[in-house]
Amino acid sequence: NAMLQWQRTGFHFQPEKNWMNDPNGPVFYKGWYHLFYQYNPDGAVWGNKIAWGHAVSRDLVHWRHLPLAMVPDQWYDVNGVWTGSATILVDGSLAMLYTGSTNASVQVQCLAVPADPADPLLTNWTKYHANPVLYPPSRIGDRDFRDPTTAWRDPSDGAWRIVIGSKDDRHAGIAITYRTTDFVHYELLPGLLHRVEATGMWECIDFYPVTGGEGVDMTEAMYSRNEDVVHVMKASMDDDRHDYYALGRYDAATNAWTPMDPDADVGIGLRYDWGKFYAAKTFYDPAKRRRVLWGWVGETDSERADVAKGWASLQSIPRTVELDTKTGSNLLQWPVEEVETLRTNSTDLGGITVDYGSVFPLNLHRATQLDILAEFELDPVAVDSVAEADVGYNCSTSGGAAERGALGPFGLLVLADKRQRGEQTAVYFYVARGLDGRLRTHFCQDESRSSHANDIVKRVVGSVVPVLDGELLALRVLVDHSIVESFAQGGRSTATSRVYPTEAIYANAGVFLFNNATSARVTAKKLVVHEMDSSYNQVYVA
Ligand code: DQQ
Repeated sequence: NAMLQWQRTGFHFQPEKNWMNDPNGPVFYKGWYHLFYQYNPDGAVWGNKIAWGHAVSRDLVHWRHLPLAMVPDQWYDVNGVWTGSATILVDGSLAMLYTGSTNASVQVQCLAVPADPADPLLTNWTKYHANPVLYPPSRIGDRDFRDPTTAWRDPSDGAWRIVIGSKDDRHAGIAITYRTTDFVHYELLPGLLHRVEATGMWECIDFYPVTGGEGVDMTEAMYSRNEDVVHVMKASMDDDRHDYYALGRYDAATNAWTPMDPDADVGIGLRYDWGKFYAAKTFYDPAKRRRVLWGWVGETDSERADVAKGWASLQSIPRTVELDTKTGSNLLQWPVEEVETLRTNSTDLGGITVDYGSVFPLNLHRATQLDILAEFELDPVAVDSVAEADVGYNCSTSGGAAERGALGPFGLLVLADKRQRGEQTAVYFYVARGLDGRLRTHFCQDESRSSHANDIVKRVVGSVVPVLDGELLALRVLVDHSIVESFAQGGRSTATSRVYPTEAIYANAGVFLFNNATSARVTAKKLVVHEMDSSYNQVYVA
């Protein structure tokens, strides 16, 4: 079926077939980037026999698929080799910790090491003979103890620390810290690294330092005591299936992390991404001194459709993560620079003004694999003349790209049917004046008309995005067949959608500028559209 075939991506990571979920153990080892991932070798749905898929890359863009790294073949992981993280030890060797779901479905932590540390591809793995190395502690549910983080070393005692997510008996999400010197014996540290009321089970905790420039790894950050370092805590909320993060300060001596803004604590404030994006994990890349984030992008169509196409899920484009020093209150996420090597056939369309209530088609050769950069300016005279406050706007409860206000929505329509725009995904800004007279900018992605198919979850997603004085409204949109992955204001906010057009495919897929505001013209001061080469997915060697 040509339509189902078309949904495979050209430059996003995906296995040849079957089900994938969380990214696992990302690491840079002897010149290679490794990505492991939750994988069901038996089909296109999640199952109780999850294994670790494995692929390697020199540049985070071109991938070579390797054999399964680990399969559920021991009593302690026979119900699944679940999510885990890699740690590079002082001597350069590698320890992998993961959660095993035992023969009784108890969640335990297990150790694995490379069978041949000299093999840069890390093809074979040896599970520790005396696994598991950690059982759920008292008062923690057998099925609420999973996803160990990468370890870091504390200079005060030279020992390692790891964090594991759980929930307590009052449904608060919690982060539990352990100390170890050998990855085999663990000591539960007193207290909790963090706890947030009413947030439920915390999956896939990630805990790492960021600065406004170069990345640092946890151990480095501990040694440097750099005052500019902020510690990010991220948890995947099993209750609502979103990844939430918060910026805070970590005090190793008391084993406590405290959010800088209590109103933006983990689970109640910032999200990595406002669309389909979960179970994300970062790693520190020593080769380019940066921190890189991967996130699982699931399907929003039906299970039956996934079975028909024989695969399910993508990984996000790997994104660098750093602190936004201009706002001081959020991260910046941005596609790794290597993605730009796939750019080809670039069209510069900057300077187009779109009148309010109109649409402007872009004349492109192909529009199914794109990297679009746009910077918009609303007509300043019109903006000044909008006096009344408009405080009610919210992407997810709005009417999307069809609901008109004075100063929005405007932006891009991608994977839009060239003939009548019956199918389209809108990536847009909506500017509103608040009660205080200041402008608030919303960044939204409207999936509601992305497909004629009726077995799909279609939403309007997004959030308010900070815009500083003098800044234009900036978008970067990666279009790749069935995924639209968008970055607003240099990565202050992101939104990822899975889309399943039935007609806006192949040569019928187009891109339009649109301006559905009622009283302001918009100029795309910058607009560059790059076609993107495929990195690997379209071609397989049998
Ligand atoms: N997926 C894994 C778990 C993790 C969950 C199982 C998050 O380890 O908590 O496939 O998506």
